[in-house]
Amino acid sequence: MLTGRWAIGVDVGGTKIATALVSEGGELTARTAVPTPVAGGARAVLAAIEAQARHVAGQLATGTVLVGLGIGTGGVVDHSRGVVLSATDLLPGWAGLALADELGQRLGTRVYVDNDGNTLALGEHRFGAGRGLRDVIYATVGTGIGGGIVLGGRLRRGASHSAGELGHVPAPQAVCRRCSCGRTGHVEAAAAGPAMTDDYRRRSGDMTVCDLRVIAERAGEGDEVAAAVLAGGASTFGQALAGLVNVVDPEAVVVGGGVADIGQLFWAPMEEALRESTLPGPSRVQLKPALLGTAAPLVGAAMLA
Ligand code: BMX
Ligand code: CA
Repeated sequence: MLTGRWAIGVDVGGTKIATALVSEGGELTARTAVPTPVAGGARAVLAAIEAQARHVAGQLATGTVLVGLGIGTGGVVDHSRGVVLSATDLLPGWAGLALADELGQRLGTRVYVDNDGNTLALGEHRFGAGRGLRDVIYATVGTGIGGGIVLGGRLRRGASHSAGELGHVPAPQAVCRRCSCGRTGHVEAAAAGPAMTDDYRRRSGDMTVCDLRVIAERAGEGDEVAAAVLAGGASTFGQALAGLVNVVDPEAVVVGGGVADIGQLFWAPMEEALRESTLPGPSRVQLKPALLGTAAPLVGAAMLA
């Protein structure tokens, strides 16, 4: 039976909404995940979060304390007000939503909101690969590319709440490709999951493939186009990271997300590109996989509460 103080952590991404109960010590239980509704806009996504939160809260026993609910979501978030300031096409209709107020009223509990890259950074910094470090760049490569920047042990949100929007670093390799934010030539348009899947479909002519894991499997079985696509995306991302590392000079870069989970087929070319383009001092930066995996944004979101 659960005892003590718990918070609900929610991770709202372009593909799925994940939810869990998180203890003060960072333990997770009652994890659920549902696909992010594709039709119905912000209302449908809100309803899905509400249903998951109610389900997860129902797992709490009497005598336990629910301190609140924290959400990490794609999009630029004013975390002090819990308002989504802007969002890319990965979450249509999400921009302008007073998420903390809307959901707090529906659930009757306190709700806190931040960007999903920021919640991943909070979780990994406290309980994962960034423990004990002061200056760290956190990145997540999945449906989109996001991130969070910790300097002097503190998450930096920037002058307009956009610090760590790593997916929107310009990349020459993506110059003709439209990014989810509507501009062209951003690293997310070359190295996120859907970008590499599109690339594979175009280069192989096999339009039946719509999952990057299939491409990774094929690369493992000797499909050269598949391997080249993963290496291309990974090295584009590694170069973008190198630019950030040269400027910020962090102790470590921590990379998580579904695409990074593919393993060496993505990791090796990413690391090679990063080391190749970094200055002598910053080239010694530690490159670490996220330790908490898909739990990191949930833990970080719960920490908001
Ligand atoms: C997009 C942007 C970022 C987000 C990143 C990763 C939106 C909706 N998303 O660049 O804010 O951090 O994707 O998102 O504006 P994920 O869905 O892959 O977790
Ligand atoms: Ca961020």
